Amino acid sequence: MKKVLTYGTFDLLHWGHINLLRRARELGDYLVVAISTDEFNAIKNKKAYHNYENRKMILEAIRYVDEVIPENNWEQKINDVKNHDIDVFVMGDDWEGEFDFLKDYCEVTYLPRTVGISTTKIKKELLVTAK
Ligand code: C2G
Repeated sequence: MKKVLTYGTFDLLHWGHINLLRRARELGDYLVVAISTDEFNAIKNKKAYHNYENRKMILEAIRYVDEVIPENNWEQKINDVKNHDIDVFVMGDDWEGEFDFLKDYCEVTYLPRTVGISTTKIKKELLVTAK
């Protein structure tokens, strides 16, 4: 079984996230998603609208996702790859090159981001229309 791993906050889930998760799942047979905890989001200077438990529940409902684990820090990726017997690590290409150190442990693939949608864009546009 070819296992794939990806990381993210996945707040205000949108079609760019789904495109990423679908393509990641298509690279293997089993997709593990490490979702940023609220505490780690604070380290990433991200404030998610949905809290960790609800973002986790939403991700677990997606057909492409087989398992959801917490992302607590920047340092856990090598252990995650080892502990979950990961074959392929995947991220959107806004992270191109950032995780190449994982090539010693698994394949590393950066997939093109979906243009035209982001959680930030959703928040900004809702703010404007709300006025
Ligand atoms: N993504 C995408 N297209 C978009 C928006 C997001 O392909 N229009 C991808 C991102 O490249 C990322 C994933 O969806 O691979 C999740 O995006 P975020 O929730 O914004 O994740 P991020 O905050 O970048 O966290 O340790 C890694 C970090 O936790 C990544």
